[in-house]
Amino acid sequence: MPGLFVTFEGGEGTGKTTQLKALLTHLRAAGWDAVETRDPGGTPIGKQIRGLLLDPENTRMAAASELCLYEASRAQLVHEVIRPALDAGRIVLCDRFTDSTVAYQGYGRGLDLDLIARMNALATDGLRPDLTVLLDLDPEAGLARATQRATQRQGRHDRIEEEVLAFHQRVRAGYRAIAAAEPGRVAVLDAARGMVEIEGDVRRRVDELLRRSGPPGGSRVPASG
Ligand code: Z5A
Repeated sequence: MPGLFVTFEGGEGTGKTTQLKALLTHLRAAGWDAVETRDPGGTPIGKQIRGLLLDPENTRMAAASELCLYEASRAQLVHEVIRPALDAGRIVLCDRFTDSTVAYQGYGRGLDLDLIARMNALATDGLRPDLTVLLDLDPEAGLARATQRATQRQGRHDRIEEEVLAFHQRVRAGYRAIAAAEPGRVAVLDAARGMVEIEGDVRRRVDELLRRSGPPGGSRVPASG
């Protein structure tokens, strides 16, 4: 029996990681065998590619190079982590996935959407999420959260965060277009609300999906432990 694949999407500082971790805790507490990963990253090769992609020093990266690197990291992630976990009947929660490429490289950078769809299909071998949680937030608010966090950690913005506001607004519009085209897969949640309220929404969607589709094979931790 295949597992269940849930992705979290949205612009900077929309709370994807926060919500993913909260859902992971909820699912595990309820006895589900759930794993978390992230894109780009999630594998040793992916981590190296992530470093290249987000390094603010890489100011000369061509849009086509950027696209290929995101897809390369994703291909490795699907091959090494996501597909094996799903085949084992586990629930996989992934921080970003193919929709990010459509939103950032397609709507943000202006690369061809059909080409991106083909490259996404190649990298994922056709794998699609069962549910995508899209956290929707005004980019100014999201970037303010990211800035606050960077200040707290005495860090700096990464290469993509440093893009101008208009870029992030195009990304948001891209995400909304994806959601409008696939309302059955993409749940749009207002990310300007408090974390706990959003958490409840995410749980309801996932619990409903688990009820509707039946438990993913093998994902229940045996009661005996
Ligand atoms: N990218 C791309 O261009 N193409 C692709 O195909 C893919 C990615 C896959 C990856 O960075 C970058 O790569 C990303 C897109 C691009 N662009 N950038 N930069 P990433 O995934 O590591 O970083 P991110 O997506 O920007 O994540 P983030 O900034 O860490 O945001 P987040 O995960 O959505 O938010 P968070 O870490 O959960 O929360 C951020 C802060 O807000 C934190 O201090 C929280 O405590 C706070 N927070 C969270 N929720 C709330 C609420 N509800 N209210 C108030 N405060 C909150």
